[in-house]
Amino acid sequence: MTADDTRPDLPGTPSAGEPTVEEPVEPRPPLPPKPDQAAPEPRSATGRGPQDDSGPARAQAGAYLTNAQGTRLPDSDHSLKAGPRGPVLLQDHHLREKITHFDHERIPERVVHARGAAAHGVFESYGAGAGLSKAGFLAAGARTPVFVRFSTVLGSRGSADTVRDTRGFATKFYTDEGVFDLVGNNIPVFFVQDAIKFPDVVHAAKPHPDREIPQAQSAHDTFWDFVSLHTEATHHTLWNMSDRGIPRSYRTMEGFGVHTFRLVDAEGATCLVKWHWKPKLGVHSLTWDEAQLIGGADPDFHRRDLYDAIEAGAYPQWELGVQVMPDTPEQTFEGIDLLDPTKFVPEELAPVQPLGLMTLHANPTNFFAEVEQVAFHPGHLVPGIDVTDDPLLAGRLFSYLDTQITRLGGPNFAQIPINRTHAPVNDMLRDGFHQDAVHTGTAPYKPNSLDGGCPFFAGADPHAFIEHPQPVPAAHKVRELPASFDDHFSQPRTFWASMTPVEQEHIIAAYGFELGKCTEPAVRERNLRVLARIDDRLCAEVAAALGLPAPEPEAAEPPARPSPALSQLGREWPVAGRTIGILVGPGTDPGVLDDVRSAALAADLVPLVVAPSGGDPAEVQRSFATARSVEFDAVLLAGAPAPAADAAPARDARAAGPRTLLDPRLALLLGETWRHAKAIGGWGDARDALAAAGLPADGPGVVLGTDPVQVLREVADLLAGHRVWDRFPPPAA
Ligand code: HDE
Repeated sequence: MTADDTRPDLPGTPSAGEPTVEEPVEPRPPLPPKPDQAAPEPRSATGRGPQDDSGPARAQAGAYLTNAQGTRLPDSDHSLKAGPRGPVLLQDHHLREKITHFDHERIPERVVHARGAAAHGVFESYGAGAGLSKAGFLAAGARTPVFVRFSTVLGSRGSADTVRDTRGFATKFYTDEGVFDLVGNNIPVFFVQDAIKFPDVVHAAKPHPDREIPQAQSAHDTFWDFVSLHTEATHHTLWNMSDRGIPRSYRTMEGFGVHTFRLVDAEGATCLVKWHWKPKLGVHSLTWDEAQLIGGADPDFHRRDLYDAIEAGAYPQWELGVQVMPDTPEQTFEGIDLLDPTKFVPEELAPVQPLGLMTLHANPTNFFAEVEQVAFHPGHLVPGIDVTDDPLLAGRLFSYLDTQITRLGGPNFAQIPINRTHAPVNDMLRDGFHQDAVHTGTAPYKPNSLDGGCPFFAGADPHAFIEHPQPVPAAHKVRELPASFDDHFSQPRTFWASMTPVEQEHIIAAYGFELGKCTEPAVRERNLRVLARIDDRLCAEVAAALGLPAPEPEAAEPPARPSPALSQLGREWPVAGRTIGILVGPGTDPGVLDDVRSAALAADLVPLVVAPSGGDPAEVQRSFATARSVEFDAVLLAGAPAPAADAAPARDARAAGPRTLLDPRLALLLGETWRHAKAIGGWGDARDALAAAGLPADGPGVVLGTDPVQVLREVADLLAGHRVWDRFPPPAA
């Protein structure tokens, strides 16, 4: 991009004698720079100019190491001393530069959403949104680069990925009309209704201020104290306790804009919308037991999963969609207040209309430069997309800009490469910490006559962002919320009623775990009273888990209206990228193993071969000592497993239960696979191995046969439903 691209078409340079001192009324070239105003040639630390867009530079590629000023260095391993055994000299400017820079390598982590992972991609519009919004990136065929950052909310940067928590799903669209940030979560409702409570809920959920524990989780007194005293949080908390709180992968998460937004078309007509991201691979979760095991075995599980999938070319995809509601003066829909961020609109009432497809196809090159420095802001809007008066959104519009000033060290974070818009910038923002631009010209103010009056206002230009002139109701200043925001229980009841029995069991267990970690009896009891307002059985079973009596319901609640779209179960999804562990032993036929692996790869599955003591990494990826069941979505027993006598005793052999003839590590792996409701296939003597592990060969989700490739196919069919849900016993009537 050249400087001229950023200006409207300019008529010719003023000729001699033409007046140049009055305020221009149309664009005109600025006065030429004075001879001494030529800008220095800016160069990056890699020796390249910042305008050089010929691809990422490799910082370590130059021939000679230099200091930050470009002076070559003969040594960077020894500080300057008065003799080899003498004192280090203060004059060692290289030592001081190196250490000083290192001392400042870290920036403050995000106050929430500190732990994240991200990827680059592209959004391709279907054109279906063009009738709703004039936003250029929603026009038919538009392709827009994106950068997406997924995150947990509560934990610090180094915390584990699989904790029970809400996940952030923030997307930066680099559109031709400026940056649009869709800063959403994987849960469509929020804890609080008014931004002024956000510091409170975060203080309650973060580790206790005295001991700074527990890390990255809500299972502690202050969180449950807060949410039971603010029953508006009940709905979001219920989603957290459901399987949505422990996603299988970032690739299998839905995303939601949460607030209602206003779309404006080219004629100025408006509608109200809720944003949705729908993953092509379906919405899947871990089990809680798996999540806990992974937290120890592979704390980077989600980050690794995203990175590996993209490296392998299995690019994750989501459809962006909207639920469209009429923009009425009441801003309600089917009795739901659209300004209340603790409410969602059931998809049965307003179906999600797909607008385009997002594909993530490239991993970051440098985690700090991109993932850590990316700065999202719900106020990064483009023409055709506007905000509503949701009181939570109003606070966010302030907060995100403000927080970057501390986090990224000043007001110029938009100049950091990952944050740079792809549209021409012609602002009048100047100076400040980390100013990267060398602005030319002399008149950064408007109106001016010295720089030709440039830049001009866009006026009625359709690409200008013009706030929709939404009428503001005549009212008094009050610190209040509308009465409709007082309904804290109808939608939690809908959510609970929409869950299948196995999903309800998971929710009960999650409340039991979390409240079981609370030490204050009053906190436990108050939360049981909240649960009584959602459902009697939920309350009774959690109370039983805690060894407490279930409280009597305080008031009769109206019957719940289920929304079947809320359940994650009952549909079939692509199995691309799912991992199959193939357990081999001395009796495994290598030819059969090859056939099964080829068939798995042909089905886009990821086969990982596990042999008793490892082997050639091209053929065997894990040994019994390094494999853990949680890496696999299903396992195949491919021939005679190693007997216990051949194996070194495993440290965790006791966890496998009574002594078996099977290698205890294999017995543990099979036992976990079974209890996490994953499909198990096998041939040859697989039946004996299952028996030795104490598992029923005719149990649900066990596929035994004589044709290994057919066994694999049946296991893949089971994977399409994510898990063998029948393996979880239905609740007692
Ligand atoms: Fe955020 N939130 N938030 N939040 N949020 C931040 O901004 C805040 C809320 C969300 O990957 C912070 O740059 C307030 C809802 C995501 O970089 C901060 C309120 C939703 C991310 C902030 C909310 C979100 C953030 C911390 C209540 C879903 C990570 C660092 C009024 C719709 C973005 C930062 C990334 C990050 C404030 C509520 C999503 C402090 C005040 C609701 C995905 O500005």
